[in-house]
Amino acid sequence: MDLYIYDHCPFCVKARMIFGLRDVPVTLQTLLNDDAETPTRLVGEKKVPILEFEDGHTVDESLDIVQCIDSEAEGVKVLDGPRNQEIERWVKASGDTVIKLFIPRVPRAPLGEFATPEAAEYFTRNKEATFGSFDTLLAQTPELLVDLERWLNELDALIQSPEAVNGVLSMDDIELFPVLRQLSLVEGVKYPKNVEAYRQAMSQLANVPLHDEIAVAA
Ligand SMILES: N[C@@H](CCC(=O)N[C@@H](CS)C(=O)NCC(=O)O)C(=O)O
Repeated sequence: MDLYIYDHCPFCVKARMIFGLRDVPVTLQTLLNDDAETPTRLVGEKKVPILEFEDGHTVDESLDIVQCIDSEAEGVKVLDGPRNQEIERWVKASGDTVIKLFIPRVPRAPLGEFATPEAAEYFTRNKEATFGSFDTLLAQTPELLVDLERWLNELDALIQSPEAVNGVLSMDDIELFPVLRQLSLVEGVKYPKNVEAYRQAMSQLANVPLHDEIAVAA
């Protein structure tokens, strides 16, 4: 099976996680950010993640990929645990701060989808049209980091175990870890104890490395 991704993409992280959590082998194919031809050939439009089975059959929504692998892999579902509405609320409410810190740093990171200058320029052009100037966002870093500290302290109190946010693996882990992985691209974030233990443990369990080592400064 091949999973087509961009390394920075949080939806792709959701899809990647289930392969790690279930120990199902998959080959990651990182597309260039300006490669429209490959995804369009596979699913008729430019989007990732896309899962391609050996027989050419494809699944192209992150949560459909998660459900598909969690149901088809041997043994009981790993994501059957109860959900906590507070996690969903936290993910939504912190989203504005997270995206403003994350998005301007993405094309500055040495990620596979930006292996050519054209691919990085494509991303910047597209996303600045939605989020505004990356330089302006980067200049807001000090205030955004203050907001983020408040969000992370709130999250710290919600984490029940490093191996599963609610104590048992659930869809909340699929929603939460990608946010923390986005933040790992931001230099200078200070993680409270439970959040730090969780993001390290989940990175190992899900086999999705964090970006701490390539974190981008303002
Ligand atoms: N609902 C989709 C959303 C996927 C999505 O928005 N992917 C982004 C990448 S993060 C994408 O492919 N955008 C089109 C583009 O980059 O041109 C899912 O959950 O899989």
